[in-house]
Amino acid sequence: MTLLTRLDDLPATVLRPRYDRAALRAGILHLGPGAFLRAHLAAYTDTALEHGGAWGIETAGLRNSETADILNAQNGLYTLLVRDTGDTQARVIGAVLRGVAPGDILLRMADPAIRIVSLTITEKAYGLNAATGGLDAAHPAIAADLAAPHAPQSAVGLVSAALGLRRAAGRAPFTPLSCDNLPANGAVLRRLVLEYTARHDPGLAAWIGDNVPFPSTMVDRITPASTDATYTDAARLTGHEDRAAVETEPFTQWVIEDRFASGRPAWERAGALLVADVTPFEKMKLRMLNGTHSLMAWLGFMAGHEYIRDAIADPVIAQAARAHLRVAASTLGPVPGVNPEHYAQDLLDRFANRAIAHRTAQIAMDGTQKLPPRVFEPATELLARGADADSYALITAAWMHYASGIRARDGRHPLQDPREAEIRAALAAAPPQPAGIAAALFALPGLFPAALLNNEKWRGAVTTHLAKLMA
Ligand code: CS2
Repeated sequence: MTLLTRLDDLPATVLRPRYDRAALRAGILHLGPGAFLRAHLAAYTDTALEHGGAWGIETAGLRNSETADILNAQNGLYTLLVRDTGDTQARVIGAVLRGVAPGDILLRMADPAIRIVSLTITEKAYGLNAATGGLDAAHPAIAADLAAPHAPQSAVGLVSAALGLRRAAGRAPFTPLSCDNLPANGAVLRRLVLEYTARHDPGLAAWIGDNVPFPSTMVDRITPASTDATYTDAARLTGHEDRAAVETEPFTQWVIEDRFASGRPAWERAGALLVADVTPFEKMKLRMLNGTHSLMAWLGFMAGHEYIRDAIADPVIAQAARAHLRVAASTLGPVPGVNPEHYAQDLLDRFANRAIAHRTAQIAMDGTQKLPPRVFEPATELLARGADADSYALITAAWMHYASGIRARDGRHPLQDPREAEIRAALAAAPPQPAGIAAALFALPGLFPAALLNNEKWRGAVTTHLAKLMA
């Protein structure tokens, strides 16, 4: 079977670009070429291109050129499988032009042809100190870049240095566009870039502050990591081997603040919502979708459910998920055009999609990064107004149960977290009972906000839930 490299020999059933790919020019440099880029931003751009424009995407991983190499071997083409119960639609996406090696990223970002630098690098790659909301100068990649700002390797360091090159050459800036699951992701990225830059080049920091917009975005599409089934189905449907194939659900949503320095694709033609303020949408998605996802992932993983679709079929977990959606909704103000009950029902249907094999282990990882926006912020708000935050105590206990599973499984529990070593050390030194485990994890520096740590009743509720889960 030949590799997918061209569009003219695909079966008629496969959707494909309805524009002239040869006319595309690089306009977007995307950092983080994971499944999410391929299922979301590139798919929106592909549809927008049907309505005009020449916005091609170049993409690079920060640490290696694995995906870039695969995309280059396929001429940038890959298959997006949209799976619904009983049906899989294959679509070949044409908006990605090429992959870029890590060593070439800075040069490409300095090129004035690049007008948007978008990011899906995951929460942990930002160098965000959750306790202060500012830069974590001790984050390994940030610390390395602060010591050598002209050879940056972190996203924040690259954005700063590339904007510096644009400024020095008298060029217009690009628009950095964060698409990660952080509340106010654009504002967060802006603060990190400004704080990072001010440490070694205050003049550049001031210029960035005055000239570079950092729109926030809310992105949503459930996209599991590709598996052998993804590659096999892509090959069966397209007739070609495709090592960049990804699979996703039918639902897709993108809400973007419409502030761009040098233009953007007509993403609204592809269904994106361009708004002045993305905050209410982001909060809703992070607290309702992602918060409930985390709950189901930690409870489900420990109950032996491999996929979210199995976790939600477990009556105990389904009941907890439904209850949590109600509590999460109660922390939100009005969201323009959205009925929270319908939104919650749609989420339950999406979680239950039998065609989507989304591993609980995938969502369970990086808990220390996901807890603050999904759990701690809304819990703090509820407690501040005297409301019940027990559902958040349950999620926290579920994470603790998952994190402490390393004891039960002889060190082989696949805890994946940037603070994994610290967590293991804290747990190794703690008594193995629920109260000891909870105390050790509550004491992780800077993780829990003071408002939760000082609330004896809420802490007690976490320990009680943990004891039940461990029983
Ligand atoms: C998930 C998200 O892995 C996770 O933490 O909650 O990746 C989720 O699938 C997406 O945000 C859906 O848009």
